[in-house]
Amino acid sequence: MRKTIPLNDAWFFSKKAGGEEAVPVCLPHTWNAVDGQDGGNDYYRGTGYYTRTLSGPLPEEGEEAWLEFLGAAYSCRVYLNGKLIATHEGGYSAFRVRLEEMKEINRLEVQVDNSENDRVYPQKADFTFYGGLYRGVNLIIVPQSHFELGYKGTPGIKVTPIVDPECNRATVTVETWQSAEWVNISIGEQTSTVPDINGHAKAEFVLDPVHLWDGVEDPYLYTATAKLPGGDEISARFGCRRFETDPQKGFLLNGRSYPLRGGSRHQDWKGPGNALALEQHREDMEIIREMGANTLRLAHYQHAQEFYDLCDEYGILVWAEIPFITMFMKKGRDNTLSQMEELILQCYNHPSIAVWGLSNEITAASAVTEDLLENHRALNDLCHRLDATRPTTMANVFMLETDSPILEIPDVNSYNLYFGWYLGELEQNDEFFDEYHEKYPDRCIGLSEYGADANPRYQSPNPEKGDYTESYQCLYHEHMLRMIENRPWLWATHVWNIFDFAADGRDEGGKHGENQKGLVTFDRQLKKDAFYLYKAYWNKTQPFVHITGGRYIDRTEPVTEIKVYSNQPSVTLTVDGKFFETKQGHCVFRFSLPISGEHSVMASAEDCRSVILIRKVNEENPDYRLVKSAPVINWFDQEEINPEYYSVADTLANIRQNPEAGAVIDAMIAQSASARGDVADAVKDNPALQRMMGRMTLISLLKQAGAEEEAIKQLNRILQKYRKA
Ligand code: ADA
Repeated sequence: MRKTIPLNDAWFFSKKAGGEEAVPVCLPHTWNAVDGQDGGNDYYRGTGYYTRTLSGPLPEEGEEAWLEFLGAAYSCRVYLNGKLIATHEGGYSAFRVRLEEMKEINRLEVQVDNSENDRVYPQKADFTFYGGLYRGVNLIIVPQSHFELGYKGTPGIKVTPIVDPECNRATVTVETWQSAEWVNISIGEQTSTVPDINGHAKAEFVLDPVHLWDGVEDPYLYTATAKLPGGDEISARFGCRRFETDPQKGFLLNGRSYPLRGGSRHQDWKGPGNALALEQHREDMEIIREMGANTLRLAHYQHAQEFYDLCDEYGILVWAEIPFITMFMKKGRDNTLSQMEELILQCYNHPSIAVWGLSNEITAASAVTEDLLENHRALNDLCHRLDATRPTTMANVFMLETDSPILEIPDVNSYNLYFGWYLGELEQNDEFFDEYHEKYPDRCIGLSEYGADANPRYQSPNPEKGDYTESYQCLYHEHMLRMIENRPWLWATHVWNIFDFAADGRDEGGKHGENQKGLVTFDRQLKKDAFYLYKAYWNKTQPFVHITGGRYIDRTEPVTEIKVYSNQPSVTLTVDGKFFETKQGHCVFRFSLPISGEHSVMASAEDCRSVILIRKVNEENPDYRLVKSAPVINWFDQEEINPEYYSVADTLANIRQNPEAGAVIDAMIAQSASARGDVADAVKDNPALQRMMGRMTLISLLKQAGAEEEAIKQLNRILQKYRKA
């Protein structure tokens, strides 16, 4: 009989070799829980030494012992009694090693390393690379004749269900790897005993009628079980479903239109970092279900098996990917292939996984070279070789030209767009997709990332791009949801991000070390207003109303906007206990409310209620605005701008129509970009980006770049010398 014993207690950890300054720890454990979340980009990246005594249970006669590492970030060396027995590169997938030459009392030492190098991905990305044994370790005792344990962390069993589109049945092929004479394989009542041929066995079953795995509505799971004569037994859950992607129809599940609408998840939490308990995975899933998402992009790496299991159970379709991200490393090719092989072999049976992601924004800091293309082709071929049932995709950075040859490699395309946040205007998202869809009617296109940072402390009656207010995040997502709703051919859309996450290199928006594009805070304690907008659009089962601006209490405007998100068709507003107004609508309900003094405002729809308290004040509450950020600059509205001459209020393209005024701007851009050579090069060599920037006003570009008010005024004075034609 197979025994799996968690080996998570009684470890010692040190950042020094030789056991110096070792402290007792339990797994899961990361050494960057504090310094990886506090900003400054100065967290410890080096080697961590984990040691432990292993004195039992020991394998008996006819048995073997294996160690299973569920996540060791990022490179790992395993020693048993001083002898190196395994190495592994890649921090997010599992691996196993056999423990031979065991004694009564054994010493385990595991060296884990998250230091910089030029071969193991990720090396450059917008998240913290927590080091450690952060997913736990198991000791597995098995009979000598057992299912495969050593190869790439595979479960030893592979289940391929193929649903017949014409009739209600599925053919299920179950394969196993082992050394035995025969294997007994069963699904429910059906059983088949098949021979082991060169370590491989295969049985076929027909499920007629088949109970489909049908997304969030009915994620039905079957179980396949395999047994060996010597007693080893494994099982795998699986689901029978059919995916299709179509350039015009978008995503189809089991033959019907099923646009994938959801968000991305980074695994880490404030406090524990990436060292999570099952409860925390469950809590994330509850939040995702409340939001009403039917898909997740599990970014930017392999997530815990427990989490893919939850996706299987709740019918959430998954984009699964490896951390091939931001920057192409010539020496990293093998690592991308081995990480992808591990991802697919370890996750193949999960019915929730719909697509394999090859890379993310890989051209952000690298040119599209032949090497880069070749690496992607090799990855794409590998995916198809290991899995004939799922398509591939990749998340491209907005500035990648749409005619780049790299877009021809994966089966379906996706772009990360941040128009309306980092740059550009919200409408450019719509334009981008409409142009793409028209130009490439034969390609499937999706939106793999979009989002805006929000610190829920910050509130504004006049939200602006870049102000980090909860209010702007709402406006941003209101636009994006309308854009998405009107384009069902987008095969998948994923909000960046459902949860705030650690990016130790960030220091902005009133927080250190966090990317705040989440709809939910890093500690999962607070759902930002925009979360409820998604719930209004997507959650069809739980009626609710939510008044936004519950944290925007002190208001200076005499008539304030009360905005309600609800999945109900009509919402009634009651102010200080008196009926105010009822409105019909679709998800977003706006009321204009005159205020004086303090008011209790209640929104209701059927039995649902939401109440906030607001107060008319004379002075703006300074806590609502990001300190240090440049005040919202609207000075040029008032300042004398002679419209017959150029000004910062003109678009870049307009200003460039005058060669002299254009030269002033180009010199300024060249000067400011010299500090960021990569960005300057990307802009210079990229006509798409040039065109896009051309459509932006100079003032919006300057504000985004954080230019000082005085510098902007000075530039404006210069431009006002050039008369428009
Ligand atoms: C990129 C990247 C993400 C994310 C995002 C952001 O698009 O793919 O990892 O961090 O930027 O928030 O800027």
